[in-house]
Amino acid sequence: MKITRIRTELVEVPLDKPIATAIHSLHSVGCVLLSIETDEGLVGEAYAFSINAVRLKAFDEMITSFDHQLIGKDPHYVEAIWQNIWKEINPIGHRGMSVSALSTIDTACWDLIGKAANKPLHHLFGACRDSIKTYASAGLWLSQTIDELQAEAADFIEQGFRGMKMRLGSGNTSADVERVKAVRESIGDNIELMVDLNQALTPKAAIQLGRSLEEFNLTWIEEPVAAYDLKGHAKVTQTLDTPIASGETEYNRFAMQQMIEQCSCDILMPDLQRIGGLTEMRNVAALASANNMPISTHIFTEQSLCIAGSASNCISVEHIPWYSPLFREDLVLEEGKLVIPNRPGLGFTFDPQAIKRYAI
Ligand code: SMN
Ligand code: MG
Repeated sequence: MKITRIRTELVEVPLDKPIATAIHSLHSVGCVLLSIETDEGLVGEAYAFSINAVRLKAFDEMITSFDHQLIGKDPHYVEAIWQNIWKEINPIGHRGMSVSALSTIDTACWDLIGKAANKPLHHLFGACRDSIKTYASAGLWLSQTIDELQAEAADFIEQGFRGMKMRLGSGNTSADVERVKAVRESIGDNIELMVDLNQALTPKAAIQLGRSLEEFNLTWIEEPVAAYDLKGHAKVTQTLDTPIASGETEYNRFAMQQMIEQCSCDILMPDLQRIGGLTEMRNVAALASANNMPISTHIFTEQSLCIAGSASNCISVEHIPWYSPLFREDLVLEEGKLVIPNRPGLGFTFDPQAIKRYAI
């Protein structure tokens, strides 16, 4: 099988309402949709994402600039393609947009490998399960009132979720505690609850808040302090009883290695676009496993399910349905778990009608 052409399409999917975390304001998600075409008629698909569709043209340029690493190549040589792009991006850096492009290309190559074998990727990787625990994450934003939080939490349970994540880090400890108390009261003790501080606090403030939240039996506290402050992360992790999850903002196995060495979290949270695609995500899952550490994948719900199905130390995936309108196939929730699809490759294919509807 040989790659003959790469194609990209730019889309913007609006959110129902604008939302905010401690550091983000979102009204839409923009994606570069990558299709890698082959001489066998198979097409590999993956996407890069940008909040509010800003700099989408730059992502597009970064992805398409690697066409010479792909045209005429067999996508089964995905490791060689990964290494060649890694070498090529050396002068511009092994983080940021250059790695996002590598990730998107790598994931689309794996989609092709699965489609060529007519097998789901978790079967090719070596499967460990066919469904995975998930939590509702597209909600309970910092921009919502307490009444809105309680209503949405009840709605998530109604939809079948058995866990959910809220955003905190307002800088006002008692206000943050009030929000968690209200949500815990409305969902009861049997639903898992996580909070994401989105790097907003200093280590001391995060410890103070974390101590006040210990009575609410949180599954984890996420990104308590600046992503680059591994020492601060470690201090918070060592001090609190509640597990700390982090890693979504970091790139590649080298940064994950640093996080592990510095004991900066209890649960590693790699993001498919920042980590370096499925190739590097598998490396990171193995690295975490060698350190007896669980992982939970960050956003990219559809495209991370194959990792959840093959990495035994993956404890959950984040449920964010922002990109679902772009796919023909739906995410399936059963008894609080997401079903890992049995379809070839990633198991989710771009819907041409949706691409037309959301085209920029
Ligand atoms: C998050 C992810 C993507 C956009 C905004 C906020 C958040 C999460 O950190 O983990 O879901
Ligand atoms: Mg987060």
